[in-house]
Amino acid sequence: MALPTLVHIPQSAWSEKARWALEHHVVPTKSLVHVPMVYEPLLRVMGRDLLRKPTVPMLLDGRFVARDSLEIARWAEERGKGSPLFPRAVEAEVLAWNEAAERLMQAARARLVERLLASDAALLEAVPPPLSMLGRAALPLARLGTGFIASKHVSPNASRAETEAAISRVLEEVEAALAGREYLAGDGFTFADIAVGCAVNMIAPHARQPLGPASREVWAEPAIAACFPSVVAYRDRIVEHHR
Ligand SMILES: N[C@@H](CCC(=O)N[C@@H](CS)C(=O)NCC(=O)O)C(=O)O
Repeated sequence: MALPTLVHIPQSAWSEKARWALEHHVVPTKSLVHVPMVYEPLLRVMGRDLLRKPTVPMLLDGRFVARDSLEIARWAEERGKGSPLFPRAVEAEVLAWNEAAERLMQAARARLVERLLASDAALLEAVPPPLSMLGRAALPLARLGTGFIASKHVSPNASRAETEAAISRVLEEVEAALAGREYLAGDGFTFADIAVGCAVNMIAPHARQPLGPASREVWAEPAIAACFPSVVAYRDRIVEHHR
């Protein structure tokens, strides 16, 4: 039987959420690396919805399409092995943490795309093969693709102070919830830890994140991360034990 296909962006936190859940449940997939803007029409066709703006990760299994990292994780839970990521007893908490992680990720992306557009080296590191074979000639395309993501996903009205406050609010919630505890929901590893761990990667990327040296700088928010050392240490722990 053909393996399901995961369309993803290697460095994207949303894609990492889906990959982590799929690998936790030992669900094998074929990988298709998305090229923003260029693959947009292809994604609409593959996702069997020409009108809806597609996002990645997207999982395709025959006629079934999962269009969101949470939906992919739930699908993996139904068919995979391993401990549940959405235990009934704490399911509502897990979903609330996924929403909190989403707020952090949205605010972090608004700031990240600005830094990315200002770094030729990081833009070039983000170009996937085979386009990366073009070398510096791929730069205009990388810039267009990043601008496309910004216009598709980033609200132009949020100020830097607002996005910083949004990130800090979520990190404060995480810090408070973790006081004296190892995991965010209940006493075991759940999708709450995956979602928040991936969100933290957008302000302090873990060493295992697939980022080149220029991208690593662009993906970091050292001033914010420095205020939340216990949250970064928690993310390191869950990556080391569960990824
Ligand atoms: N709620 C969605 C959000 C996914 C999302 O925002 N994906 C962005 C990541 S930057 C994306 O698809 N970017 C590429 C594009 O729009 O072409 C999920 O959790 O999967």
